[in-house]
Amino acid sequence: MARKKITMIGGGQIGGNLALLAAQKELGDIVIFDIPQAEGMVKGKALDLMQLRPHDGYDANITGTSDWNDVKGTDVFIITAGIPRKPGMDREDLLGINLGIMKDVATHIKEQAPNAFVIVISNPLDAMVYTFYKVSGFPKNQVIGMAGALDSGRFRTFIAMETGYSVQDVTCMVLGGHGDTMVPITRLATIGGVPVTDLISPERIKEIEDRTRVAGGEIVKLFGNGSAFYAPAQSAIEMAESFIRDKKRVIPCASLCEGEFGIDGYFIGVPSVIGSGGVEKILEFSLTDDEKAGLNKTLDAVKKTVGETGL
Ligand code: A3D
Repeated sequence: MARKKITMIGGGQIGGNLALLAAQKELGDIVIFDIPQAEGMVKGKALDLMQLRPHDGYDANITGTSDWNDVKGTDVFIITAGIPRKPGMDREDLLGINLGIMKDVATHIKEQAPNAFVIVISNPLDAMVYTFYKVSGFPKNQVIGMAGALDSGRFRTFIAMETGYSVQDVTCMVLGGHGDTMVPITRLATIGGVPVTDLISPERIKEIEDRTRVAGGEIVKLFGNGSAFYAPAQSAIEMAESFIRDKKRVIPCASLCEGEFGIDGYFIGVPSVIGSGGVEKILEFSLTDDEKAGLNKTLDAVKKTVGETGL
C-alpha cells in the first residue's frame, strides 16, 4: 500500500513539531509548506528531520516547499498557517490577519487536493475551521478543528497533577468553543472509572476548571512571544492517526453540528468519531441544565467571531 501524504500548511512552531511526530509514528510521507519568505526555514527543518531518521529508524520522507503544486494528492492537511497570540491578546484578536490567510489556503487546497481530510489548528479556531469549510466547499466530514482534544488534555493533566495518579487513567472531555467560555464536563470525568467528583473537593475542581479555560493564555504569558506548540501538535497527530489508521477514536473536536446538542450550522467542540470516513459521527448525550447553559454561552461567543468573518 502506498504511503499516505501528509502536508503541514505552516511550518512554524506547531508545524515543525507536527512533522516530527508524524514522522516518528510513520503516518506517511510529509510535506511542510510555508510562504516563500519561509521556504528556507521549512526546507531546513525537513532536511534536519530527514537526518534524524538514522537515529530513530523511521522511513518517512520529509520535504519542505512553498510551491502549492507540491501538495497535490495530499491525504491529510494540518493547517497552522497564521500568527499566534502574544501576551494580552485574545484568540479573536488574530482574526484580522488569519482570516485572509485561511481563505487563501482553502482556495489552494481545494484546487490541489479536493478529497483530503483537513485538520485546522489556526486561531481563532472555531471561526477558522468555519472559514475553511465555507471557502473550500468541502463536505462536512472532511473538515475538523483541533481544540477540544487539547483542552481536554489540559484538563486531564491538571487532574493528574492534583491527585498524583497516572494521566493515562484520567478521562474527561471539554466541549464548546476554543476560548475562555469552553465547558469542562466534570460530571463525566473519571480516574480509572472512579468519578473525579468523589476524589477532588468541589473547590479544587472549580479551580482546575478555571485553570483549564485559560491554560493557553498561561503559556502565552510565560513564553512572551508565541503560544503553546508541543501539546497542540500531539493533539492534532492523534486526530490524523485516527483517520489514517481508521481507529474511530472518540475525541472532542470542532465538528460541524447540524442539530446535535441543539446547535445548527456552527463548528464547535463535540465528541467526534474520526475514522477513514473523516468525521464519521458526533456522539450526542444528555446535558444537565448547567452544562446546557454553558454550551449556549460558548455558542454565543463562537457565533460572534464567526459573524466577523462575513461568510
Ligand atoms: P508560528 O510559529 O508563527 O507558525 C505559523 C506559520 O504559518 C509561520 O511559519 C508562517 O510563515 C506560516 N504562514 C503564514 N501565512 C501563511 C500562508 N498563507 N500559507 C502557509 N503558511 C503561512 O505559529 P504557531 O505554529 O505557534 O501557531 C500557529 C497557529 O496555531 C496560530 O494561529 C495559533 O494561534 C494557533 N494555535 C491553536 C491552538 C489550538 O488549540 C486551536 C493551540 C496553539 C496555537
